[in-house]
Amino acid sequence: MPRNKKAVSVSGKGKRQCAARLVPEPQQIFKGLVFFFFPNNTASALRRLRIQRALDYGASAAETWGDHVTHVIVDKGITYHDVTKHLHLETVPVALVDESYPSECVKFRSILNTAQVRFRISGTPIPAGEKDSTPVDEVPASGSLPIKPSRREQQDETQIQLSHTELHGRVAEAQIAEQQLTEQLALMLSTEEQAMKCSKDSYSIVESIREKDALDEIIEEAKAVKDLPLDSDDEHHTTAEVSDSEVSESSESHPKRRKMNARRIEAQATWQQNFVCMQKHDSKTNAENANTRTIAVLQQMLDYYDRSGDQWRTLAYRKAISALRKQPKKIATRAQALSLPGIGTRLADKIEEIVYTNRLRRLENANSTPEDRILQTFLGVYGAGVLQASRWLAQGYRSLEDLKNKAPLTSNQRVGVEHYHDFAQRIPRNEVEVHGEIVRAAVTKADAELQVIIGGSYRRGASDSGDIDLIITKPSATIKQIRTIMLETVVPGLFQQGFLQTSLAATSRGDGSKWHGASKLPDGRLWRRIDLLFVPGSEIGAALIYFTGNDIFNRSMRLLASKKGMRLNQRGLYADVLRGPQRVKLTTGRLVEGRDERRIFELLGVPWRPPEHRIC
Ligand code: TTP
Ligand code: MG
Repeated sequence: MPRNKKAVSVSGKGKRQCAARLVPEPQQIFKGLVFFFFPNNTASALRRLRIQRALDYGASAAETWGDHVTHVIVDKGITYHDVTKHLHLETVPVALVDESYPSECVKFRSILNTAQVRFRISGTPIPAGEKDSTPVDEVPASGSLPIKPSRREQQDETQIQLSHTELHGRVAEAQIAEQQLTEQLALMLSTEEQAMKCSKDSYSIVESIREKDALDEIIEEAKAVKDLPLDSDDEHHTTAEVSDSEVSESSESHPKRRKMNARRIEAQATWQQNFVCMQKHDSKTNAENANTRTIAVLQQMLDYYDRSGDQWRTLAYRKAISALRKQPKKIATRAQALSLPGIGTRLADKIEEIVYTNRLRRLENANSTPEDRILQTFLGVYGAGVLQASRWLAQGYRSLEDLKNKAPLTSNQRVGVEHYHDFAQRIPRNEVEVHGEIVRAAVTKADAELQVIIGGSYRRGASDSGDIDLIITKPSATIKQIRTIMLETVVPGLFQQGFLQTSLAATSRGDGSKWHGASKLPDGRLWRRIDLLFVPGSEIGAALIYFTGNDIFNRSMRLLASKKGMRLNQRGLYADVLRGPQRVKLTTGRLVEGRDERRIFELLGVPWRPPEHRIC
């Protein structure tokens, strides 16, 4: 008889009762695929759920075995031998995967490679030369479609009736286990009948399981940042420009959050080993890292959360990136990711998703709705935080043009909108240098002892920067003297010569002083964000640490100081700091070092780390 002409029909006690409730077409990842579930019936509520789900995502479920089948989806406990035996095949000529396959595809919104070890069922012949532990690396979704072999094994196509009693003993065992699961499911639903009546409810179960995941995410992300308590000494954000109540609403300044952080500090007995920057890494090691692609995608996600003002997730992602950077080998699976410190289940899932699908679904979703895209645009306006951006959105503004023409804007916001595209562009390193040189010339002309140091990402060796951070200092001067000369002489002079374009914020808090604005090269077109930071000589060491960053490095240094009974801020390192319960600072302590950057490292008991190794 010609092979495969006739299908093998499968009977069982359950009749197929699933009808597809198709998800929107673009999400129908299984469209065109024909799944043969094994056992091929819906007697089990769990299997019914799986079949239902597959149908909803566009699959057809074959009632009989035949040529049209593209995938055999096998329940737990069933072996390759069971399948071949009961289908009367020598080998299974199509993709054969375990029951987790469809849900994993749905999870990743892609057709995953069926050859992955994790989907393999027991007894499946392993292709020669295959290294079991090596996952299929970065296979694009389109490249991993299971292709039905053009040539099939010869086989008898006698119509075979399978029944449960005919199944191998292991199948029976599997069904007992499944029955137990079904009972649990029935318990959840009160009766199985209810589940049948409303398959939507079945989805609610799946969704409620996901909700747990979301809770897990919060727990895991909390763990991920456990050794990075946020620091109340950080004054960087307390500038006049961030005035639309962003500061007071930021999660960072929330008293409860601080309390939690303090508890975390207590729990970190071996914290110093976990010090994020104990391991050296810079942009070079990053580029060579086996996890570069994963890091790049996670970085985009981090940027998204950063733009959204979600400091909690931002830190969690930074932690994950930092952990990945330290790995000499590629981290491909969830299990591998979970074994890294600071990576919880949700982030581990994301890492696996990136590796297997070469993309992160969440990233696409993050920018998917028109509102979200508008919000992202508005968040890019200089000085606009999440509150302001959301407010504009709620007020009906939909574009930068809308803001420019219709919204009442502060003068800073107007600059931010009008120079949106300028400020969004990275500044090449050599251009940062030229801006620095122009300021240096003006500064030294005003006072030969004044010095200009380019800080921020430039000092860390970045090839381009988001802004220009210039530290203005003088060994013997007080902050007041520096501020006076800068604000009364240098800044007006730089405006006059056409270099400075606008002043955005001149802030002063305590002794700290800074001037924020925009500058432009004489032959340039773009306005660049420039920060002038006034630092007295007695504080330059601490200021260099602070204004070199990055922020995670700064937080780590501060936490390290705190663990040693000291306090570090942008002005200096202080000893004998009295702290009350939950490490709340009671006294400011005694200044032990402010001038010498290296000495601060020494006093903290950590080896000197050049700026380019402070990329955490
Ligand atoms: P930024 O100029 O904001 O950052 P950057 O120079 O590192 O990066 P970019 O290329 O995007 O400009 O701030 C300068 C330094 O100030 C930063 O490296 C570390 C410190 N800082 C903090 O410690 N915490 C903060 O929240 C911010 C914004 C900065
Ligand atoms: Mg900068």
